[in-house]
Amino acid sequence: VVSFELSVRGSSDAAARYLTWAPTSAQVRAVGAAAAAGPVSLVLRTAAGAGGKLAFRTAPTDDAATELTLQVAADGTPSDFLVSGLFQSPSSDDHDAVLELVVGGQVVQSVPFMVRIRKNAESLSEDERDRFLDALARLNGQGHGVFALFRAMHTDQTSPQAHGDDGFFPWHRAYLLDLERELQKLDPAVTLPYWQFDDPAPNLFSEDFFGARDQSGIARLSAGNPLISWVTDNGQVSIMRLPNFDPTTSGANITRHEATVVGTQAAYHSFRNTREIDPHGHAHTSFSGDIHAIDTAAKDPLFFLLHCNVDRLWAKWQWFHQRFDVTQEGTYHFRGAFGDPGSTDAGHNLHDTMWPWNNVTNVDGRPPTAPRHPFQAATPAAGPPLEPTVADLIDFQGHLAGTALGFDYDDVPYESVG
Ligand SMILES: [Cu+2]
Repeated sequence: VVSFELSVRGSSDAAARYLTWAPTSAQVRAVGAAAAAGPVSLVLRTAAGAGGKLAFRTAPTDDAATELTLQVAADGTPSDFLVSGLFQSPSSDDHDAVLELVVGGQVVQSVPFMVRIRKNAESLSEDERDRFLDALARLNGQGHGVFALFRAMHTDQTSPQAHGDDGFFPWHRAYLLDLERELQKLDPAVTLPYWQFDDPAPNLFSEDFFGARDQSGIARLSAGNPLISWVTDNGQVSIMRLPNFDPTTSGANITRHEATVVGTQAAYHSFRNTREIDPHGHAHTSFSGDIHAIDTAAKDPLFFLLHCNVDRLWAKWQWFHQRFDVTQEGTYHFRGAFGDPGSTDAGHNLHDTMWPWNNVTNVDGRPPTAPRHPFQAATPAAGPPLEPTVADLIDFQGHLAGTALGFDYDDVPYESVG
């Protein structure tokens, strides 16, 4: 009987079988195939009726195919291929994208995957929403959990590491990914959703999700919502938030909408310089309460969904203008390191490491403490390095860097830049 052994990113562990849109290296080899006379013709495809769907390539520049035929050697020599999620067919549950290995028209093996993609919060199923809320509440641990470190990373004192200069987008990308990996340690099927702040979000701003608008200034939550016991800063129970717009019928008070943000300002420096203020800053100041100001914004978990959308806009801009090559001025402006001629503040030059993951304190304008270091590693290993530089956060789909960072957005495709 012919059977097969599958590995993804060099690992046969189930933890490796979480995919994004980015092609991921995989191998399949025949085991116990001594009886086979020659190579086995093996078809790879997604099981019918599955949630997430898989796509296959033999080279990153190939178009994604929903089926791939490999001639697998009988002697155990592995065959290489690339696997990813099929764009616009993400999973909605763990293991719901099932890879079928087919020989002679018969399914000989089934291997579960997840196409794990960041989605619009408005489009989450109730299950997806509840798993996310549950993981978030557990990370907060009623104020005693790991979340407190993330809260400490984003204050007035630490603000120059993250705002007002070109490191704004990469720093927040690292911050979100670090948090998302903590959530995935609690529930590997969870991703950060985003708040698409151009549009009304009646599901997100409801009692069962992030809280309904309430004139008391406190987000109104249902009794069963895991966020009902949300605590930050040693004691403030509840989420202080009052939108000064009606989020169930309109978007935030931004003036630069998505098509403009993505389609114009093709050079990074001007893109960052304008988009940090509007829509990003305007989205923040569309509220009274914690999320309004840098020093308190990270107390409100909505902060992470707002920034997930900011990161999505950068990702979509990168895709639209093909901004993945860090050697190009259009991709990132300050291309040296701190102290080089023409460089800017530490943490904002392409080859600077980022605080706090670098554990550098009290020099070159770095804050006095580093709440969280090193960066949360992925299993099996994937970028960024444990002390990431600005450059390490840019090519998130691994176009030139080779390894993707392990996240993607539901409406931002992978498109080869070769
Ligand atoms: Cu922000």
